[in-house]
Amino acid sequence: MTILVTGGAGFIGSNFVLDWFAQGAGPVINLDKLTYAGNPANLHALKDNPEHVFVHGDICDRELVRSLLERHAPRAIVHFAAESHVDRSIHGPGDFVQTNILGTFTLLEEVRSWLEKQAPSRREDFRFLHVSTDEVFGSLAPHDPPFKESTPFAPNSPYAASKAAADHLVRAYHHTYGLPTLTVNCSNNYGPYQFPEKLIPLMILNAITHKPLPVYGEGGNVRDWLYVQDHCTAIRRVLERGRVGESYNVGGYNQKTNLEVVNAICALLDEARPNRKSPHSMLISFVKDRPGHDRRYAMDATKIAIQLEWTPSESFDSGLRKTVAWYLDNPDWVAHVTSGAYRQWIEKNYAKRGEA
Ligand code: NAD
Ligand code: TDX
Repeated sequence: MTILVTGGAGFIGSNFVLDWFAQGAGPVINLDKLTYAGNPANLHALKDNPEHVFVHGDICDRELVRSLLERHAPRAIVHFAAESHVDRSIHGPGDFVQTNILGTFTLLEEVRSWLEKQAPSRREDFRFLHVSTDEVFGSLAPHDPPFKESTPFAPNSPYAASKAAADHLVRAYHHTYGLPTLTVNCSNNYGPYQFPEKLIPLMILNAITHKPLPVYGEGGNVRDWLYVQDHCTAIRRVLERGRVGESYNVGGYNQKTNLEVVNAICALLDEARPNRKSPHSMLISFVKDRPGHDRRYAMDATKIAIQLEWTPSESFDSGLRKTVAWYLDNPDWVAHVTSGAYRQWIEKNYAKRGEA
């Protein structure tokens, strides 16, 4: 009953693997390249668990992927591995094309040829679950209806384009070769273990160290926030009951402007870490906008609610409270991820940005 997880040392992948073991769902082979975003410390709780096998390697390495399939004969692949940060894709799109497109292609090719050699019953039961994003659908105007699974793709950043390409390949491998694929397109995740290049952890960590809170543009862009554990539940549900060849939109029903999110973080920190001189919101600083910044994302998650009876269980208020508490309670994790290379990224992305 082994599954192969890719990118299981990253933010969503590690939450998924930890949840998987908490459910007693079976052995996991965890293939991760440990880029700047991959962190073995996220998996510390599994260090003595013989059912968790960590493999340090690249999804673009065909021989490695082939040998893992042959050796472990997984019943499913849950594919998280990706370059995932839009701002980094603007500074340098090459790694995004390599991992997100060619890496997904490598996995699909190796799975296709491995499955051909398997017995029909194993072929039938196997699943390739691809984790994708709402960003493939482009940007919504303020009053547009949310994205459905049938919304045409219109990716705007190099990151979104690379994920859209991967989604198309997954779809084509089902349509052409009958590969038993499933795709999940989800909205912005937040929660424990998120690398602090993304909005919510960046703002929490800057605020507690009294650094400016760099809001792009005027802070009116809208995202639909999904607590990471709700996403993990949705993935498990799609893996168990999803219809082969289909995609499922997953959203949190929590549309917020970035300024609302940052103000909510500041209010929680005013409670938890009161600053006698001024409220944390005084640190908000409007900086030059992200090029091509998508205005709004919102997911219509009716299909997964009706077909698979999944809805999110966390509200934004409760999820954000848990998230802020987690970052305050884990200073060692924070110290580890904010050293060295992280500082260089902050310098690169923010130093020359100037004011909005
Ligand atoms: P992350 O950046 O935190 O983690 C990515 C992981 O993939 C890291 O552990 C990294 O080491 C690993 N990785 C990168 N390149 C690799 C390669 N070539 N071979 C093997 N491993 C490699 O990302 P995340 O936020 O956890 O996102 C996981 C997936 O979910 C991604 O596919 C992303 O596109 C998608 N997604 C994320 C969000 C979000 O809000 N974070 C929303 C929608 C979809
Ligand atoms: O410093 C910042 N200031 C700011 O205003 C950062 C890092 C972000 N922002 C804004 C940009 C976005 O409107 O906050 C919003 C969220 O930004 P990110 O956390 O970078 O996420 P986003 O660009 O929306 O993409 C995320 O959701 C979809 C994930 O990073 C992707 O992996 C996922 O596919």
